Amino acid sequence: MAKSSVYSVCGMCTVRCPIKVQVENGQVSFIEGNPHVPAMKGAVCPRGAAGIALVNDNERPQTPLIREGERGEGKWRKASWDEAFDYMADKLGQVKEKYGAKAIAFTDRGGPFRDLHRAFLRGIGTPNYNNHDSSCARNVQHAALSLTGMGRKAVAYDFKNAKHVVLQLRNIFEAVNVQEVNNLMDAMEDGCQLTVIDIRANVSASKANTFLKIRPGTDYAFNLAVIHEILNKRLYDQPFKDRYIDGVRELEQFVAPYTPEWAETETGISAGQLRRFVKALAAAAPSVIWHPGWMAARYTDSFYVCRTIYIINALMGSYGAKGGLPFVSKPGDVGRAGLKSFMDLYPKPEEKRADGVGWKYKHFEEGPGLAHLLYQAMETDDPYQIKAYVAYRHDPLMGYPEPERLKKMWEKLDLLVSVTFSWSDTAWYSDVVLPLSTYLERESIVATKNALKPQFFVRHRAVEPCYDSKSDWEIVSGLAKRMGLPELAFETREDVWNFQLEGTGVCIEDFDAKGMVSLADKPIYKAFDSYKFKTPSGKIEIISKKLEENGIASLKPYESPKKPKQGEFRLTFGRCALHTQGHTANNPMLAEQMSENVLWINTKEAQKLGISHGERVAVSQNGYTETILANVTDVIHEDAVFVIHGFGHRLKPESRAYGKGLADQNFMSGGMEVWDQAGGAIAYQEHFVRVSKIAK
Ligand SMILES: Nc1nc2c(c(=O)[nH]1)N[C@H]1C(S)=C(S)[C@@H](COP(=O)(O)OP(=O)(O)OC[C@H]3O[C@@H](n4cnc5c(=O)[nH]c(N)nc54)[C@H](O)[C@@H]3O)O[C@H]1N2
Ligand SMILES: Nc1nc2c(c(=O)[nH]1)N[C@H]1C(S)=C(S)[C@@H](COP(=O)(O)OP(=O)(O)OC[C@H]3O[C@@H](n4cnc5c(=O)[nH]c(N)nc54)[C@H](O)[C@@H]3O)O[C@H]1N2
Ligand code: SF4
Ligand SMILES: [Mo]
Repeated sequence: MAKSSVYSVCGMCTVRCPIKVQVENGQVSFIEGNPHVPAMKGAVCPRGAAGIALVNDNERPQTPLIREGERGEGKWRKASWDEAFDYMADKLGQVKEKYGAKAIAFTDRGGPFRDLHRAFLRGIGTPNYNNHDSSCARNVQHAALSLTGMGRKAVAYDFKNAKHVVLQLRNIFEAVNVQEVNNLMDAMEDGCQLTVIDIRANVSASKANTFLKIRPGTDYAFNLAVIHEILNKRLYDQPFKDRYIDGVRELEQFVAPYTPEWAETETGISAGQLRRFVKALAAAAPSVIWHPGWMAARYTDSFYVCRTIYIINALMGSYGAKGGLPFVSKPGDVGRAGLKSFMDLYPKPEEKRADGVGWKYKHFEEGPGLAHLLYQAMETDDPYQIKAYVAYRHDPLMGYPEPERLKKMWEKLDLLVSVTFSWSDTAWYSDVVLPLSTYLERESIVATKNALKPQFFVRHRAVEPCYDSKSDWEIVSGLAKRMGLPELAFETREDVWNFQLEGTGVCIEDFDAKGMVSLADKPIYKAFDSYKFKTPSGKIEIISKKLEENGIASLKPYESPKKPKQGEFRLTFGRCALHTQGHTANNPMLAEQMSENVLWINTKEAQKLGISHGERVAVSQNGYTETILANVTDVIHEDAVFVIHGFGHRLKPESRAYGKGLADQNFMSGGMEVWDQAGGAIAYQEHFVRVSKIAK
């Protein structure tokens, strides 16, 4: 038997763990964590292991497809790649000629492998690149920028050396990042404390020293009271505060009314518990990580939750500290040349963006923009018409609220394309589907990881594609060739990699031994005196000029969230260890382990409604209903019901996921317009549902 192994990068979720793939006779036989990365401990998570089942899954698009019937009808014509590329290039060319390049929009799900397709967009001349982040971490990013002038990834989470970790809106043991989980477990064995603040006892809570059950949507109240207590008792890191934080006096005045006793009435967490928690936190400082959140697109004030978290980290002196939030290094910081960029081949398009970011909304970062505002522009033609849209590794019909509304927003498009490895609601609704090879069958461009120990890494192809699918670079090259961009039309993967590696002192073969190339010998912790925040003052700025100039308060007075009406519940959601977003529900291995989601509902509330554990119940909103099994439990707050996101698929080709579970995005009526004006993200949890027994 022919056996080999390949170092690659997992593609089952955004984390992109380094992996080693065993191949026997041209088939993937085993996937493990890359042994050269100690924190992987040789393991992957259950989803990482289930990647094997993707490759031969015949319930995914197997050739390029061009729509024959109406959008969403599911009538397709199989096409060759040449035909699909010609068709697309032709349509894009027509749109460009008639409406200008800006009428072409493109969204993806972010990540490190974007340089090539973003260059393609620049090459054709459109400013309308967006990623999915307004449905995910935009509030976190904007909170970080507003305080430090640096993005959320400018610091690392040094779990391994932490002494107290706080997870608020962050469920690390289920919304997994393998290295973070392993590092946190090691730290906990060495005595690190874990506090979980959540609306329900999740798996992280079950491992925590302290679990604080909070009323949904009141996290900002809790955090303001924590700041009050820190300042009142002078529990902050004095040298750090004096040297690096600007605006503490304003902060002190602002939080004066927000006492722990006041917060208790909002959050349900007693003033005594809050005080004990703050005392423990300060005792562990500066080796403290209060995680700023990840899927923090939840409420209209989530930006301020993230912002107060960063402020608390600063008061604890955890910025830059070992066991806290040390600053990452870029290649340049360690005296190395960065990768040569494809995007630098072209100037930045001068047109203003359709989503208004950068001109109408000046307090937001341009890069990924805000996709929900792009969709609004498609509907209103304001500031101009958008006529072609490519959803690239992105399923907005699953990931944004109210899919039927979103489809209406897309009505005027002349071309809707989906590039995807699996079926998705968006792919099914598209005019053209381009099948991307699964991550085990494709290679990526080289990427940079800014870290304590920065590195270059690459995804290697482990096996040849099972169906007629292609890698990202092959798709971009195929289109570039037809759209007058010969400099992006690469013939081989080596040509792509050699372009990027030019001048770095690294060559393609250097990735063979480990799948990555470290640019420093050991982790670098920057010295206290050498930090410089990227704000005008060089300090952390509590009062952000950029926010204030744009009519956004740096410190916003707290507003109490709505209480659900009798018989109604706030709809909340999150992740579990066995699935990723909407795209694993039909994975043969994962569907077998967990085929549907259940509705977490508080025992007392269920009793009032006469609902028992395991019973199928109706969930409804404005006359729309789906059904789901009830998980009756004491550990969820009585105001909320909770589901795992990503179920309730209704696509014919997905036999394993079809009709199983409930789709939370269908219960967010008006949700495309409900977003956090300060942080930019959709506020997904500002919606209520009615739960009832199903009439016999
Ligand atoms: N109602 C509700 N909405 C949500 C959420 C929620 O919990 N509830 N969660 C939000 C969050 S946190 C996010 S990140 C978004 C996610 O939503 P999206 O950004 O749309 O991401 P995915 O569903 O992970 O993947 C989208 C598509 O990309 C394709 N794909 C191709 N290659 C790859 C690859 O290498 N990796 C991955 N991951 N996908 C690939 C998959 O086939 C899939 O169909 O949804 C957000 N929307
Ligand atoms: N297994 C798995 N891992 C993943 C992913 C996946 O799909 N599956 N997706 C990846 C992606 S794209 C992302 S963005 C991250 C998301 O990572 P997280 O944001 O950590 O994950 P979630 O499960 O969405 O939400 C975390 C917790 O927020 C809680 N919560 C809900 N409402 C409130 C509230 O009002 N207050 C408080 N304090 N807590 C509340 C939920 O109960 C949940 O336990 O995970 C990443 N990792
Ligand atoms: S956390 Fe799991 S699914 Fe995500 S990249 Fe790592 S191994 Fe893959
Ligand atoms: Mo996300």
